[in-house]
Formats: sequence, structure tokens, C-alpha cells
Amino acid sequence: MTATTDQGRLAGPLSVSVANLCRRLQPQVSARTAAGFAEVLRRLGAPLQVAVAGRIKSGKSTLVNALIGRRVAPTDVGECTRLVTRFQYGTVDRIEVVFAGGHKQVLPFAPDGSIPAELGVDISKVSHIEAYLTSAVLQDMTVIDTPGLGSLDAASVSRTEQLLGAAQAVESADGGDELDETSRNAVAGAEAVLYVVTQGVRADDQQALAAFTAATASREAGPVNAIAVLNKADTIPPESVEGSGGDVWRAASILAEKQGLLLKPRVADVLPVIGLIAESAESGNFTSADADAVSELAALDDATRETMLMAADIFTSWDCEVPAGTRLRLLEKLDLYGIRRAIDAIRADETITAGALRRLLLAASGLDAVRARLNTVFAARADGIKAAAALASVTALAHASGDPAERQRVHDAIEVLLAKPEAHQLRLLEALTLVVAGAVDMPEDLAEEVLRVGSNADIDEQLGLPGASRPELAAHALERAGWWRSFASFGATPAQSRVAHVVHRAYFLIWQQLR
Ligand SMILES: Nc1nc2c(ncn2[C@@H]2O[C@H](COP(=O)(O)OP(=O)(O)OP(=O)(O)O)[C@@H](O)[C@H]2O)c(=O)[nH]1
Ligand SMILES: [Mg+2]
Repeated sequence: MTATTDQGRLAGPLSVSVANLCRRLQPQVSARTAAGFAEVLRRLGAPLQVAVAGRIKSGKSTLVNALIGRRVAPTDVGECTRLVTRFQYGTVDRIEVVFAGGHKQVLPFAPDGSIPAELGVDISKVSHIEAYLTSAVLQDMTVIDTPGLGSLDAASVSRTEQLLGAAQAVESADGGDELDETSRNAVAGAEAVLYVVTQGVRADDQQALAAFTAATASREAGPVNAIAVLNKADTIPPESVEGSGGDVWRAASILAEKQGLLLKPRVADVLPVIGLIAESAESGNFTSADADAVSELAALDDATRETMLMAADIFTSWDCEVPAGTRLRLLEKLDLYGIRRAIDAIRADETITAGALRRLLLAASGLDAVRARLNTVFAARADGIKAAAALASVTALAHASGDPAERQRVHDAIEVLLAKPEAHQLRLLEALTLVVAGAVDMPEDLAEEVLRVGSNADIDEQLGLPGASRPELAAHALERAGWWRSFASFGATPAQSRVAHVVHRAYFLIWQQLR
């Protein structure tokens, strides 16, 4: 459900209500608060802001490239990896360096189409980079690549925190009021987090996530707006994971589940992924020349090939027909695990095309599952997430104004909004957070039901009856509404009962809508 306004595309009915509230209040508040509201409106109309965060060198930029389908974020080395880069949709590909004072400078792309690793400007004066790309993925979300958190590089950490916690300079094309620091902080922050961990995650990664939460200012990161990936799944030695049966992906899945428990109240899920393979397969970086090179490796005798695949240095230094430079290139694109997967695929079917090989690698990378999760967790909840963020900003702006009358006016308007049916979504997201985070114990089937109702944008999906007819859906909604109401009254603990009331009302509102 989307609505087009002068603010752009709003995520849904709740965002529309919040936008209306801002517009209605604008003439009744101080100029400074009104400028803040203008910024809130701008953000409401923009795609969901998803920050990719995690420790240094965890593979954030590689994953960003995989998601965007283009090798545009610099990986590995270069001063750019120390900067925040915002990838957003644009009709023409363009890179801008934004300086601390708000001044901008257009940058040429590097010959390979990426952001140049060295910018040729005084980096200490740079606030961040804006990259506008025609990538379709970016129409639904703005992806923010961040320097590694928890790193020793204090300068880049503070830059990240500043940027995620504080808005960029406000566009004042219409000559509107500039925002001061307080107001800017009140409306800023990423709205959702894709948290990248690797095998080494320990309890202190919780701290890194908490630090990120602090950096996102008023936005709480939780299972509603944060998911995690266990990246570099290919590098996990399967023998180090009990129950893996020697299988790398199985080992990664087991580890991801364990880390899920560790990170639980903070993220919805931890999914294993191999960012490097996903990037190479999705960005076209894995070429038919690469496929040919893998074919040559596949044709080597078993003993030679097995020896070469034992370790990276053996792979590149061993004496064989395939040039060492070619092998190094393959290693950079797929690493040993990916090379082995590609060789196995070719040995299973010698006629496999480069395109089919690429699809097979993509499937092996786990990226599709991450995309699907991003869709259910973020895209379907974008309306609730964005509206909640906007309301938090509006409240903070009113508080910062220091005028009690103004604060009261804003407070009253928010109360009215919260009583509307569309605002029930906020309560539902709250209930979902409690259940997913384990703060309220629910039998598993009920927990799943809460998750389903709270995580889907389409009514048939919410009801778990995809494609069902309207009368069927209405009957089911009514039945479930009744069930949750009696559960709330009988047999539930007080905490369960509060959640049950929210779920009951959600079903009731769905039924009303269908009737
Ligand atoms: N084997 C393997 N290597 C990976 C994977 N993902 C990333 N890498 C490698 O890890 C290194 C770091 O990747 P980046 O994407 O630059 O990591 P980052 O988190 O953006 O790093 P910083 O921005 O410097 O914190 C690069 O050499 C990547 O090729 C993966 O899934 N598997
Ligand atoms: Mg990076």
C-alpha cells in the first residue's frame, strides 16, 4: 500500500497519518520546530534507511555490493572504507563527497565503476559519501555502508556514530530554515540495521550492537528493525562445529543459530551468507573467462587438484597449466570454497554455461535468503518502522523546543493519531518485539502467529492463507480475533494477556477491513 505525495512515496497508511500530522502542526509551532518537521516529512517520503554495520573487515562492503548487484563500494583497502557511504536510488549514476560543512563535490567513478579507493580530497574534512545509482533494489531501501564498529580506529568510529546519529545538513533548496544541531539529532538515525558478524562473535559483539543502537539516536535496534548475517560462512572449518558432518554450510547454519541465541533480544535472526561469492555472482564480476579457468582446473588430475585446494598459498603457488595470475584472480573472487563448488558443478555437468554456474554460485552464497528476510522484516514493516521513527523525532523536536504549550499541542496531536486504527500497527510491532526477543514467553505456535500477523503487509499473508477468498479471510480473521480474546481472558499470564489483546485487536481490524 503506497501513496504518492509531494514528499515522495510514503510507506503506508500510518506514514500518511504521521505526514498529515506534521503538515497540520507546522503552522502552529516555532520556525525551528517547523523546520524539524519538514525534515521528518522528507525522511518519511524516502526509502527505508538500512545501515549495514558490524566489526571492521567483517565483509560489510562486499555484502552491500552483493545486495546492490554491483561492485561499487570499495572493499579491503583504501581510505573510503573508513567513511560512511549512503547508496540511494537515482536516475543517473553519480558520486558526491559531502564535506563537514555541507558543501558537496561530484566525484568521477573509478575505471571499474566503483567509488575510487582514494578520493583526492582532505579526508578529515569529509562527512560522508552519497552514491546515487539506478539499481532497482535502492528504490525500496537506502543502503548505508559503514566503517567497522568496535575497531581501534577511533576517528572512523566517531564519524559513523555522528552520521548515523545525526542527520546530514538539510537541503535548503526552497530557502527553508536550516536545522540546528539539536533538531538535526532529533530526526536523524538509520531506521533499520543489517548487522554483519563473522564466526568470532562473542558476548562483546552485543556491545558493538548496543553501541550501534546508541548511535542511531532515538531508534531502538531490536528484532523489528534489525537482522544479522553470519558472513564469510565459507571460512568456517566444519570440524570446529559439532554436528556439521564435515559440511561447511551445515556448520555455518548451526553456528548462525547459536549466535542467534546470543544476539537474540537485538536481532530477529542470524542467517549464514557468503558475501564474497554473492558479490561475484550478482555483480557480473564472475565472468565467462573465470568460468573457463575453473573448467581448466576441473580437468586437472584428482591428486593435483585436491592438493591445490588444500590452502590458498598452495593453490596459487602450485605448478600447473592455469596461470598463477588467473588462479589469484579466482581466489579473490570466490575463495577456495567457491572455487571448489564451481569445480564440482563443472565436473557434474561439463556443458554447464557460465550463466548457470553463476546462478549455482549465487544459490550457494545464501544471498537469496537474506534478501527474502530483508523483504519480510524491513520492506513489509517499513510503514510501521518509518512512522515510529518519525513519531519519535516529532516528540523529540517538541521537547527540544522548550515551549510547554507547543509540547502539549504536539503531544495531543500524537494522542489522537495513536487512537486511530492504522496506529495499531505500532502496538503490534511492540508486541512482536516482546515475543521475538523472548521478553514475553509464548508457546511456539502462538509466537509464530504473532510474527506472521506483525510481519506481513498483505492480509492473506498475515492470516497465513495466501490467495484465499475475501469471505474466507474474513471468517478466519473473526475466528482468530475471538480465539485471542478468550486467550487474553483465560489461561494467559498477565504479560501474555497484554500481547493477546493487541493480537485480538489486530485481527478485529483486519476483519473490519475485509467486511
Ligand atoms: N572468504 C570470504 N571473504 C570475504 C567474504 N566477504 C568479504 N570477504 C573479504 O573480506 C575482506 C574485507 O571485506 P570488506 O567488504 O572490505 O569488509 P568491510 O567490513 O567492509 O571492511 P571495513 O569497511 O574496512 O570495516 C575482503 O578481502 C573481502 O574480499 C566472504 O564471504 N568470504
Ligand atoms: Mg567497508
